[in-house]
Amino acid sequence: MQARCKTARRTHMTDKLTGQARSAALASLSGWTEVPGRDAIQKSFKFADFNQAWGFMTRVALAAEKADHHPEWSNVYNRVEIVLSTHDAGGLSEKDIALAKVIDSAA
Ligand code: H2B
Repeated sequence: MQARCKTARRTHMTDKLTGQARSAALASLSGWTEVPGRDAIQKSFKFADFNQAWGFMTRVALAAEKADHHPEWSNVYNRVEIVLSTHDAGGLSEKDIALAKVIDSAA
């Protein structure tokens, strides 16, 4: 159970994004699309070879551990498919937006 803020307007990084905040957050990303049927975003990455893909995954894994926020992902050779959602919130939160930006800068 998440502690409630005393100030109503204040939001937590792990609060589920809704309404205008959600639209603005999604608009700040490029190449990430909403996953049909669930409150999550996805992006596919393609690299020159497996070595490049694995290097990218290593950079993302270290950043994800540091942030304690982790991607759902799969890798086939030079491709990495990533889905982001906040399991504790049951949907998209600021943590996913922040991780998406870190992922883009690691690609
Ligand atoms: N990653 C994601 N994507 N969503 C979460 O809710 C989440 C996480 N929760 N990583 C974290 C870990 C939580 O389970 C730990 C205990 O902080």
